[in-house]
Amino acid sequence: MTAPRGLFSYRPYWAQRFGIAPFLPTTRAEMDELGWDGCDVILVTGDAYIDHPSFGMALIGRLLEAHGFRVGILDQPDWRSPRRVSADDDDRRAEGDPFRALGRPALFWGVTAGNMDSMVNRYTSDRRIRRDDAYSPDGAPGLRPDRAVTVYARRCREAFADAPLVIGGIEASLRRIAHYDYWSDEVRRSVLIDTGADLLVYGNAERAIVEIAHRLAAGAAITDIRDVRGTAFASTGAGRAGFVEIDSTAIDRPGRIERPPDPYAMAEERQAAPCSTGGAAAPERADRLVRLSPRRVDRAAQVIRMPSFEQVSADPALYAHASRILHLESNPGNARALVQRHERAGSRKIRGSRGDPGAEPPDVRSSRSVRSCVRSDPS
Ligand code: B12
Repeated sequence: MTAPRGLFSYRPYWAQRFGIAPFLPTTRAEMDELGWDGCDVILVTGDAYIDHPSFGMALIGRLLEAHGFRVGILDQPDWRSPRRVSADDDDRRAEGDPFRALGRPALFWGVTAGNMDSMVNRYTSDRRIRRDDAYSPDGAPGLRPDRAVTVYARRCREAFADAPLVIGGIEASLRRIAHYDYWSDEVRRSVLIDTGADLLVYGNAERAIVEIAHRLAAGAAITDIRDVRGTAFASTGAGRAGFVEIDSTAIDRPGRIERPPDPYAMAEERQAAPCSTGGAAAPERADRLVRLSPRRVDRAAQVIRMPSFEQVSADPALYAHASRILHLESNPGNARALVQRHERAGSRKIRGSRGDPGAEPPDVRSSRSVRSCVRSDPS
């Protein structure tokens, strides 16, 4: 693996001349005060804008600002507001549409549900509606939609269809491949398909978002950005040349699903449980262990094909297998790119960025001391 590029080794974007904003603008009037005629990046978030690094939109926004980009924020925009019906309606609707309030982002939309998944934010684990929302002014509930990243992404597309769309944050990150959704009790397809986003940045986004912003600013098309670590995208194209595709069953063998042991069981029952190390079941389990291949291979040029969305939806053993692969391939030091077919979505494939899988934590030292690296990377 090559060392990641220094986070501040880029030449700042020309708009750096505007200096540091007291707050990132959330309205056109605030943009005018700063002397901006437009935003380079507009972040849309389900949380109220708090200018503090424990909030993703502030952290990502201020980081991009430090790179010279003009960043606007649409925090908790009204997603039920009037929509654009046809091109003729553009001007009349523009005024009332919160998603057009800051104009078209010159470089890209950055959409996040906020610090938490919007379903976790709104419902308790009993599926009851929470009385408050810790990330809204005065704890007011109801200021964000369910499945916020999908709803916001669609509204951004309606407002300015041609602006590149990048999604990130925890809701997008944990839903990047086919995933079990507790709320609807079904396996859902990748959020990339539902949102129609061009790129999904998962885990810690600092390095990826800075790289994406500079590449777009230099004139790259978003559809050509296919090699940034920690990103995923939907594609109909063939695999990239020079990469070797490996079937995921070469890394982990799908096995029988065993009933989870009952933590309240009596001692004898616990002994008989499948995970007991004392029982006679041990030799039988040995052949179900993950087999590691001793061959020396260039991991950076490998892409692992996982069972498709349709397969993991239909077979819990394959779902468990795909989930293990996702977690096995999640360490930024050795993670490989992943690919998963979604037939029902027009045979699109969800790919992790090939060749450079797994986002590097922004800075290993601070990342280790401040928060777990584990969330920083899954590929
Ligand atoms: C601190 C914290 C809290 C604090 C919040 C304090 C505060 N006011 O901020 C407290 C203790 C109050 C709390 C409470 C709860 N929490 Co909490 N909390 C955390 C924790 C440890 C850190 C969150 C944080 O500050 N992150 C800092 C921001 C900057 O990081 P970030 O959001 O991940 O942003 C990065 C990326 O997501 C991405 N990104 C972010 N925005 C964007 C935007 C774009 C465009 C892009 C591309 C990328 C991007 O880049 C960022 C920088 O790398 C996380 C675990 C973790 N390690 O992340 C859990 C976590 C968020 N909490 C969680 C939960 C479940 C809860 C509770 C519901 C628990 C409960 N049962 O009561 C409550 C919420 C109550 C409520 N009513 O809302 C879960 C959420 C699970 C989920 N799927 O959403 C987490 C993930 C822990 C876990 N693993 O289970 N929590």
